[in-house]
Amino acid sequence: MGKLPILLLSIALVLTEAGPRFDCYPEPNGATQQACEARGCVWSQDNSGKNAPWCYFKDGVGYNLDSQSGSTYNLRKNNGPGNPWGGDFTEIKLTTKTIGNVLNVKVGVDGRYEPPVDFPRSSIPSSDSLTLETSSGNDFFSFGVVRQSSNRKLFDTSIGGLIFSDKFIQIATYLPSENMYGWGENTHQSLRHDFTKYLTWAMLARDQPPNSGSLDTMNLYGVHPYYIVVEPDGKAHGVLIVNSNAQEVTTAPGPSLIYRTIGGNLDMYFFPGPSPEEVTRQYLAFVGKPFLPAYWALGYQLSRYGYKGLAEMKTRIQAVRDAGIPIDIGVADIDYMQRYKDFTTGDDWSGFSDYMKDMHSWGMKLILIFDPAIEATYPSFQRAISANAKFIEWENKDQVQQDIQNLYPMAKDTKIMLGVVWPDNHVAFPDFLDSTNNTQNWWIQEFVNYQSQVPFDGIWIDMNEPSNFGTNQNHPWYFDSDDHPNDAPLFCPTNGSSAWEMPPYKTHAVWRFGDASSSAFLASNTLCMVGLQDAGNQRFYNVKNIYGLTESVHTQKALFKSTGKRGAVVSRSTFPSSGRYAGHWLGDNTARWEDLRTSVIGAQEFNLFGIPYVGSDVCGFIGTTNEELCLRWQQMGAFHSFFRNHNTIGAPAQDPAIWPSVAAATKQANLFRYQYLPYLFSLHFLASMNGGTVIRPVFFEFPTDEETFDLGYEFLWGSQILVAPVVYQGATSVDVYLPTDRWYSLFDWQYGSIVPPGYATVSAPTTSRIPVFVRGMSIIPRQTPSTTTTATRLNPFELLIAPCEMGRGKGSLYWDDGETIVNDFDSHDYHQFDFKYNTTDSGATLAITHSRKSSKISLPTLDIIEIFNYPKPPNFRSFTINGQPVNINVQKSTYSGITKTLYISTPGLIDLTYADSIALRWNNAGSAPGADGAKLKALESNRYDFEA
Ligand code: MIG
Repeated sequence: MGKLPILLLSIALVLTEAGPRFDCYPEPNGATQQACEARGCVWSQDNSGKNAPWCYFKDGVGYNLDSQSGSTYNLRKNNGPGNPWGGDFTEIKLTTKTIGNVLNVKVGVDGRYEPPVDFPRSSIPSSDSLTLETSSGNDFFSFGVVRQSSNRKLFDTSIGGLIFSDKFIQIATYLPSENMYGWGENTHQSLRHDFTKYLTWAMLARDQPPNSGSLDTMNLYGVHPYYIVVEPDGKAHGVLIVNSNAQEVTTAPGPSLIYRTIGGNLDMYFFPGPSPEEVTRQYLAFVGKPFLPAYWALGYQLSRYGYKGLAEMKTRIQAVRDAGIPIDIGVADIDYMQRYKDFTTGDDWSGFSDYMKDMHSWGMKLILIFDPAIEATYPSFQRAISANAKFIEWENKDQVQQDIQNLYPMAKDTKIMLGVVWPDNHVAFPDFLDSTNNTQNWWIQEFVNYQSQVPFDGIWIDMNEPSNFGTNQNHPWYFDSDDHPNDAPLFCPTNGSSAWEMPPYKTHAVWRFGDASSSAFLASNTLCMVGLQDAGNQRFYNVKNIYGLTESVHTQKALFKSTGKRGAVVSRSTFPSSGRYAGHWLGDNTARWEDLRTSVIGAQEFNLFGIPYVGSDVCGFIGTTNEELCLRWQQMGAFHSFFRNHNTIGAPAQDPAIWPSVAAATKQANLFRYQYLPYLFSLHFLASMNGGTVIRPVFFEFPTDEETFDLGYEFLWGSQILVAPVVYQGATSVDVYLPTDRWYSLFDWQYGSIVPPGYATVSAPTTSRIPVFVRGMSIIPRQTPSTTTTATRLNPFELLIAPCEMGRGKGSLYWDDGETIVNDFDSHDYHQFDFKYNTTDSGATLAITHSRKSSKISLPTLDIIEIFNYPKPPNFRSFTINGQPVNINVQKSTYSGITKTLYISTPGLIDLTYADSIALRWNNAGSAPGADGAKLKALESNRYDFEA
């Protein structure tokens, strides 16, 4: 009897609970009712399966409006609960402004840390705009961001929970829908976030391999405080929080969102879209558009960690070439260095530069790895010291671990914070925030020097979270490694008094790995938070997350200076704007099907983040791969911009030449890729020039089609090609979803035929191309493929025309020399062609406009035009170019009345420089083939030559 009122009361509580529970005891150990209540918080167990915190803040947390002047709102801490992680600021400010149609709302305190990042902060027009609404209800001030066209609230802090203390800041909002994408870098098993339960995603750059085997919210290599939401009417907006401290985000039922950070301000930018692609363009106008990779960088790459020497690298590359597999790039990991020191070449790698000459003569390129940390013993370090280059430092001399420092004469009297990475001796971490530029100039010069020894073409930067081995560990892993001396590890001052190492709120980035009192710290796997950069102006605690970004900025300069070409840089650690300087690979995945699947999602996410030159370690890095997995991964990876087979040390070789089946599938997939590279390159060109994605989630193009909202395993190339890879073991078919539109098969199953929209199970044996579809209304530029991009670029162009139901198509080709550095697109030397196609009952026209011309860049001729759903047989004798008759090679040109594919092939058909406007016209044959049985049979037997 006594239990009933309690039961009723708790039901009532559940029913009346408006917002989410703001976690008041996130630390992994010690949450009890007593400890919770000692913090002034509410203890209430929750067994609803929603993973709600049991200890949460009382209602009414927040600030009141004190005064307003113009766009500044002065806020004062209200009478509601305070926070247990430090005194709340009594006064904070909310300021707002617009940059074009981008709305900025900044909550904070003047003079606090702001990330020293160089964003262009530009805007591009939008058809929609956002306004700020504020309300000062009884308990606390709140604001909303409202979309003008729909009056919908996109952000709404009336949920409460605003907290602002020195090292604990929280803001929460209701969301207009559960269709949220982004935040990173984390491994997401689904493209769309999950709001059915509380999930807290950690963000702090960490040398941390992804775990795709189970739901895991831990932080990986980069930090992206950025998301996109698709609203119920299909409009989309984006939100960026410019904050580089250790942080986290909780997605919670409601749907609602709780963001926490332990430094800086809440500097929020709202991008109105209203389409997802427009959101991305607006975001990239603000943070910076992606670099354009060299054309060759879209070629296939073979890499591995653990080559025994140059001979083994040569053997594996040769095996791939011998198998006829298109390949452009050899990649050397740290094995090539002498004892893992940057800018040195190991003894087993003599002849490297001669081999580079060979590779270059085959039209191939080389990408080399470089780690940021520099051993404190050798000429590169010596030159740095002489050049007055800077390294991350201790704050004062007392903190220096003298037993380590004294081992290195060049570091002895410095405050350089020495750590341990791959080299045999302690290492120092270049300070890429050095405002004297001595560090950057020295770094660049090291690349210039090394380039003259080993002529690399691209740069791979690893370990730049930055990663440091064994921080705060008495017995780090490397003590047990044959390949690593027992260098004394770095110890950070972690006694409770250290404000930087042991802030009151350590974030899930720490707690996910244990309790800070035992083994997990902000400094785990990295340097001490107390460290300083830029002559003491920057605290590592604040700027750690931009280490990889700042290294990327200067490494791109180093690449340009040392090679004189644009090449490509790929970086493990990234932050908003990294895409301007570098691409990214998704890190040390495991050779498992789960990892293949999360890679498909990860590449889409990094396109949202503005880093379209992205891909995964194909076939899997950690662990031993297998034939089927490797085959499927090769097939999928052939559709990622950064396409590299990479393997860990000690694992058996997994290049595609190892298994005949994988070799055959890779050859087939790569030939397709190389054939379609002009399209993929044009997408990169556009993304780089205008902002935008290359690989695009399907919902980007179909934002009102709910079926696309969580379609993580399918993706688009631009707007025109849809890829549905095989991602399950044993599968020989794929369940695809094609949104309402016209689609044609571009793979072996019913090649060239119309595939009706909706769900379908399509055939995908290992011997076939994976399911690929082209969307109606497209003209896709292609090129007859060869085994390198260098050779392919000399082959004739082709066009694939996939008409819409009205018999029309359009498309573009962007073409430059593939390697000149792009300073700005206005002065960049390139060709642009725009294509338009139209067919009527009596014939067809392909119009080519040479919209942008280069005098220097030569162009192959356009020899092949393939047209799907061509209604009736053409008259091959009727072709004209700008009114002049042209001979079509009727031996090579065909029309099939069954598949309705018209294939026009004639050597030198169109010289693309012939005129600014070129019109290719033709008529159809007088009569279409009737239901004549014999003729039908002939049609069925093959493509039909109508010349007869
Ligand atoms: O501590 O350079 O993510 O791709 O092969 C491992 C060796 C260091 C980590 C990179 C991986 C690379 C490996 N590196």
